[in-house]
Parts: sequence; structure tokens; C-alpha cells
Amino acid sequence: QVRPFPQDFLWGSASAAYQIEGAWNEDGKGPSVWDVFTKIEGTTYKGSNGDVAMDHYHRYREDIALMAEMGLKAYRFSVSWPRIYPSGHGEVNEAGLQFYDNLIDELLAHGIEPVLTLYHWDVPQALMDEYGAWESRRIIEDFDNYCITLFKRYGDRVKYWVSLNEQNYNTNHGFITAMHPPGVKDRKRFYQANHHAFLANAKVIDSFRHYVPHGKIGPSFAYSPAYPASSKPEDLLAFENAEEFTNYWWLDVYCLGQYPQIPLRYLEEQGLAPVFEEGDLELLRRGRPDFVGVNYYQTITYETNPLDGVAEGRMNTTGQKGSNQSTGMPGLFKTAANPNLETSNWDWAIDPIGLRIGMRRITSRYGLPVFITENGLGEFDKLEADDTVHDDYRIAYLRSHLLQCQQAMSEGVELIGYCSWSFTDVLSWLNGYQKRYGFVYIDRDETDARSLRRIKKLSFHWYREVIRTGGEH
Ligand code: BGP
Repeated sequence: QVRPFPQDFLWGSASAAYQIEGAWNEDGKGPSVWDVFTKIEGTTYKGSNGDVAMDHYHRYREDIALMAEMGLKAYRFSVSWPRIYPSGHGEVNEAGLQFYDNLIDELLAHGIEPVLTLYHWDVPQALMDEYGAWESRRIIEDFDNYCITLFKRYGDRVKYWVSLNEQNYNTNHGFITAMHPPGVKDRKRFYQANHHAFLANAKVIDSFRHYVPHGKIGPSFAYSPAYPASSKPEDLLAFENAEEFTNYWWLDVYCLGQYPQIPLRYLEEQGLAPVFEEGDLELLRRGRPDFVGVNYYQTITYETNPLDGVAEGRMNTTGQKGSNQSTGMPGLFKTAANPNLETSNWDWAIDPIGLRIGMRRITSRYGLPVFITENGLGEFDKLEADDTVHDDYRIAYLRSHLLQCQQAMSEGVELIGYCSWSFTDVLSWLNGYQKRYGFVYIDRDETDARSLRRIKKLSFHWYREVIRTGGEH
């Protein structure tokens, strides 16, 4: 029997600093790696960058007024580390702290629960220059200090915190596809940087217990549950390998404080395993989160891959349907199209049941609550003559996923809340401004900020009804 959503369910929506704030060099902010990377020719879709973005830094009151009009119960945003510490460590920038004070107070004044992400990829460029950012163990302490500053400042007003956003996706692009900073292709460095990120994650969770004892914290994981392409044992093995290497490698460390055995052994044999120091494993075990943040967009289907098979694919970053190419690890697995699922124009499989399967896997394996910290549909939206966007496709997407959340909860998944991605349109890291996710359309394109006018889409009115009726709509 399907039960209604609980009364205190956090009906939310999400964003990230670099994707909306703009004001990239104002009020003492230092550059982040993204401020620098996006200005290197050929790194982004049509040269788009976040210098102005959606100008949320100056328009946050207007944006929060729209959230209040919608009846939003929670809003997930990220703090830009280089706004707080322009050079990554050392002297704190009071103006940066003040901006988030104002933002948090404005949310609370409208009865909206702030959900604060500590790190959504915009590491200070100064730390990249000084020691290679995540490639050095020195980042563990600098990240901890930055987080403690935020715990002390906002811990009395913010209950829900996200530690690292999509460490898996961000490092995959940083060290394997070279599409995120530092833009290299090196698996050994990939695993070592991840190890430092795991340690940093555990350390701030440990600090959090001391500074914000009544708060809740967890990482947000880019979770694409794996499917086998067929019932052939070879494909099933490929699917198991993919689960181990692309999901459990992260989830097990976060939730159990240990690396999964089979991939660890494989990487040791290949000379790719991270270097451990004394005390590392003990620290990892102290980092058990309060919930698993799930960023869910799609499931991925896997098939067998020979030793001389596919290693490097090509990602569709243009919205040209069908331009995605299979990727994988030779000898272990490669991605395959799933003929049973529709795809978006960016070739992402649309699979609401996959979200339920993923949440159930987390519940069974780790026994932790889930918080959906992102879920949504990126599409080309068109502003019509009646000055709105008829995004019925987005409504259908979100509705079908929410129905599966309800099913999962009835089956025993403890789900704290649901943040759609995203509230307003935002800059998509790899796909520019043309890939839109918001309930609120923003009038701008790749290189022209135009009016930046906020326009409610049909989905805005729909989600307001969902919240008003407690999920009945
Ligand atoms: C996640 C990120 C978000 C957001 C979203 C949509 O990976 O955490 O910041 O961008 O995906 O992805 P995209 O913009 O690539 O379509």
C-alpha cells in the first residue's frame, strides 16, 4: 500500500554557487578553479562561463521571493569557498560570510529550510597553484578549517548540510575525461585525489559532530544505478564490476569507512591504488554520515568489454540526440544503450523506477536515510508568445520520479526530502546555458546576459500545487 508523504517532508529545490551567483570577483572573492578553467579556449560549450551567471548574488531577494511564492520548504545552495577564503586559507573574507548570512536569514524569514553544500567544485585557484588542490593531503586541513568557519557561523541556523557534492562525477571529469579542472587524464592521480577527498569528507563530518551536534550531514553522490544489458552471465559480471567501480567505490567509503575489496585488489595489481598513510582507515570510519545525498538523473546499462575494448567515450554536451558514445574500463565493463528507456536530448536515460531501485540498494546495503539532493530534466526550453515555457515534459519527468519516491518510502526507504534540480535555470558546467532545468526561466544565452528576467514556467505552478497538497498532485 502506498502511503502519503510525511508532513515534515522537505519539498525542495537546488542550485550551486558557480552556476548562479555571478559576481565572480566582487567583495573580495578570490578566483575559483572554474573562473580560470572556463576561460581557457575550448573548455566549455561555446565559451560560456559563470562571471555573471544568473546574477543571483545581486538578485537573491527576488529569487527567494519566488521560492516563497511557490511554498518551497527547503532550498539547497552551495557556499563558494573562495568567497570565504580568497586564497583557500589564512585570512577570512567577512564580506563573503555576510552574503551567506543574508541569504540564510532571508530563507528563514520565509520559512524555507536552508540546505547548505560546503563544496560544489569551486575550489580556490590559489590552492590549485599552491599544491594541486585535491592532489595534496594538505587540502584536508584547509577544507576542515573552511568548514569549521561555516559551522561556527551558521550552525545555529542551518540544520542540513551537504559535505562534498558529486566527488565521483567531479573527479571523473577532472582526471579521466579532462573536462573539469585540473583537466588531466591520469588514473593513478584520479584514485589518489579521491582518497584525499574521502579523508577530507570524513574529517569535516567528524568536526561537524563537535560544532553542530544537532545537525545532519552527508555527501551528495552522483548515483547512476547500474543495470546489466542482458541476462548473459558475461553481462551480469560487467554490471557487477560497474557497480563496484562506479558506485560502491564511493558509497562504501562514505557509509562503511572502507574500500570495496574486489576493485581495491584489481587497482593494487594495476599499480593504481591510492597510497594510504597511518590513521587513514581509522579516520574514514569516523566519517559515517547521517544520510546519503542522492543526485539522480539516470540509470546506466553495462555490457561486457574485452581487454582491448572501449576505454574512452564521447559525451553529448550539445543536446544533439544520439551523439553520446560508449565508455568503459577494458576487461571490466562498458556502457550500452538501454532499448527499454526513453532518453533526453542529451542522451540521459529517463528511468523513474531506477531511482526507486537505487534508494532501495542504499537502504539495504547501508541502513541510512536518503536525501534526494538533485533530480531533474535538462532540456531546450522555449519562451512562447504568451511569455511562459510550456514544460509539460519536465512536469511528467518530476511527477513520475516523485511517484517512485512514494513507492520507495512505502517499501521502507527513509527519505528525508527531495530537491529538484534546479530552482531557476542555471549554467550547466559542460553544456552551457542552453540546457535548462529550472522552474523559473532566465532570459540569457551563452555569452549575452540580456535582461536576466525571471519568468515562471508551467512547472513552477505545478510544483507549487504538489507542495500545497503534500504530494497529491
Ligand atoms: C550534477 C551537478 C549539478 C548539475 C547537474 C546537471 O552533476 O551536481 O551541478 O549541473 O548535475 O548536470 P548538467 O548540468 O551536466 O546537465
